[in-house]
Amino acid sequence: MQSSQTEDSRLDVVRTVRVAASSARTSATDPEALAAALKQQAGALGFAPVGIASASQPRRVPLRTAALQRWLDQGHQAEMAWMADPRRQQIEALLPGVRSVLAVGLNYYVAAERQPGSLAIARYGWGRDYHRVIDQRLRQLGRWLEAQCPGLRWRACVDSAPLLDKAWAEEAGLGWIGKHSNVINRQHGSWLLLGHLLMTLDLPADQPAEALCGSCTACLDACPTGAIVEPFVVDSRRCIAFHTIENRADTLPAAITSAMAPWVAGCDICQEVCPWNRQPPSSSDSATAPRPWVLNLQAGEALGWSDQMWDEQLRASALRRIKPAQWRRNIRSLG
Ligand code: B12
Repeated sequence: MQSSQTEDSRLDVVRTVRVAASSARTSATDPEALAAALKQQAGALGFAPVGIASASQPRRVPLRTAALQRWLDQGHQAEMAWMADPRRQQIEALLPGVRSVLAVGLNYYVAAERQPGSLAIARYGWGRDYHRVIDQRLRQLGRWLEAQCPGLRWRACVDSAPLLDKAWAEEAGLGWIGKHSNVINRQHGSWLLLGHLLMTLDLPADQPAEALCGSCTACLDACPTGAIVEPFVVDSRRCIAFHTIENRADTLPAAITSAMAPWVAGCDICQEVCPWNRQPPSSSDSATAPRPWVLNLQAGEALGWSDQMWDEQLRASALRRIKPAQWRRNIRSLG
C-alpha cells in the first residue's frame, strides 16, 4: 500500500507538471477558447466527462431543487440532517458572484470482481478517497484558471460541500439523472464520481444530456429493500447504502438486515443491474485501483480487526466514514 501511495503522488506530480507546462495564457477575453482550454486541462488531470453549466441561468436545476425540498418534506433524508442546509438550494451562498460551474466526472469502474463468498464493498470505496483525489485536482484547475484570469474567484466542491452534485452535473451535460437517481453517462454508465469548480466567470454552457432510461425499471425491481420508492426518488430509510455508511445506531432495522447480504459498506445493486453499466470502460487511474483486500474480505478476518488495523486498512479511503464499530455491526448484521 505504501508503494502504491508513492506511485500515486508521483503521478500527481506528473499531472501537475503537464498542466503547468500547457498553461501559457489563454485569452481571458475569448470565453469559447477559455472554456475549451479549461476542459482540456480537466481532461489532462484525468477527468472525463467534463462540462460547463451556467450558474446564473440554469435550465434544470430549479426543478431538481424543488425535488430536493419534496424529498426533505417526506423525510427521505433519514438522520442526514445536513441535507436540509439551505445553501444546497442556493449556489450563490457557496460562492458569492458565481457565474459558471465546471462539472467533472472521475470514472471509478475497474474491471475486477470480488471473490465469491467474500463481503461486498461498494466500488466507490475500492480506491483512494475520491473526495481528496477530486478536490486536489480541482484545486490545480482553479489555480490554472486564476493564472488565466487574475482576480477571478473559484471554489472546489466535492460532495462534502452543500451543492446538488447530480443536478449540476446534469445541467453541465455530463449525463442524465437515472431512475436510481445517479447520473448516467452514455459511455461510462453511472460509474462516475462527481466534482465541481464554481467560478465567478461567464463561460459558454453545455446542453443538458438527453434522458435515456426509457421504460426500464431494472433498478427499481432489483433493490431488495424497495428503497427506490418511485423513479428518481430514493428513501434513505430503506437504502442499504445509507444504513451501512451513515446509520450510527448500534443495530440496523430488521427490514435491512434481512436483505443486505453480502453488502457491508455501501451497496451497488441498483447500479449493477443498470443496462447502461454493462460494458463501461475500465479506469486506469491509479487513484481508483482497488486495495487488494477489498476484493476478498472475509467476515471472520474483518471482525478481528482492531481499531489500529481499521486505521491502517482504511488509510486515505472514503470508507473511513464507516467507523470500526459500524464495520463490526454491519458484518454481524449479515447473520
Ligand atoms: C445524501 C447522499 C447519499 C444518500 C442519499 C441518496 C440519494 N439518492 O439522495 C445515501 C447515503 C443513501 C447515498 C448513497 C449512494 N451514493 Co450518495 N450522495 C449523497 C449526496 C451527499 C447528496 C445527494 C442528494 O442531493 N440527495 C437529495 C435527493 C433529493 O436527491 P436525489 O435522490 O438525487 O434526487 C434528485 C433526482 O432524483 C432528481 N429528480 C427528482 N425527480 C425527478 C424526476 C425526473 C424526471 C428526473 C430526470 C430527475 C428527478 O432531482 C433530485 C434532486 O437533485 C451526494 C453528493 C452531493 N453533494 O450531492 C452523494 C452522491 C449522490 N452519491 C454518490 C454515490 C456514488 C452513491 C452510491 C452509489 C454509493 C454506494 N455505492 O453505496 C449510493 C447510491 C444509492 C442511490 N441509488 O442513490 C455520488 C453519485 C455519482 C453519480 N454518478 O451520480 C454522489 C454525487 C457523490 C459524488 N460526489 O460523486 N448517497
